[in-house]
Amino acid sequence: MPEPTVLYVLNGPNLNLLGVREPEVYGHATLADVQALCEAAADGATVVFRQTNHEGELIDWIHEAREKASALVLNAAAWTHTSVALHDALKTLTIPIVECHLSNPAARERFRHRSYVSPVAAGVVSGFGSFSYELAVKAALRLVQERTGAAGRSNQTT
Ligand code: CA2
Repeated sequence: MPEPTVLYVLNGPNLNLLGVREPEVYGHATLADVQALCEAAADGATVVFRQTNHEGELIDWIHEAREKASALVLNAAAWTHTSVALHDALKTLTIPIVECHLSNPAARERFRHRSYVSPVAAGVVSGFGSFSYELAVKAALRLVQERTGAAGRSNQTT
């Protein structure tokens, strides 16, 4: 029987404010809305959706994903542009990593142009608001499917 597909969708600092502040940059959807979109896009796969404002906690979750996840969708927010610790933790993973952003950092300030996630990611989805997450989840599922031949409903019997 194939292993159930488990997608970790992890979010970095300040994303808890989504939909509450700066809607002109990040849109009106809340993080709870984004979670619902990810679950709907996951085609029955299990979604573990979390957000933290503490860098060490994100690192711990990445270590946890090493054991428990089939793929990782990561919006590391500002740590994308600053964190060698994050890069090192991601480098230990063998599962596919999809980097995800609401905005398009490449079209913003220069300090957002560097990503410590991109070099270890299978790909990047950015600039589509909450739709970026849906696309990233679909991409992650496809990558799992390509690796194992089994992504989608955890309880699929046929
Ligand atoms: O576009 C993205 O998803 C970002 O990862 C968002 C980060 C930013 O530092 C990256 O360059 C691009 C910022 C997340 C902060 O989220 C907020 C949401 C609402 C109000 C204020 C901040």
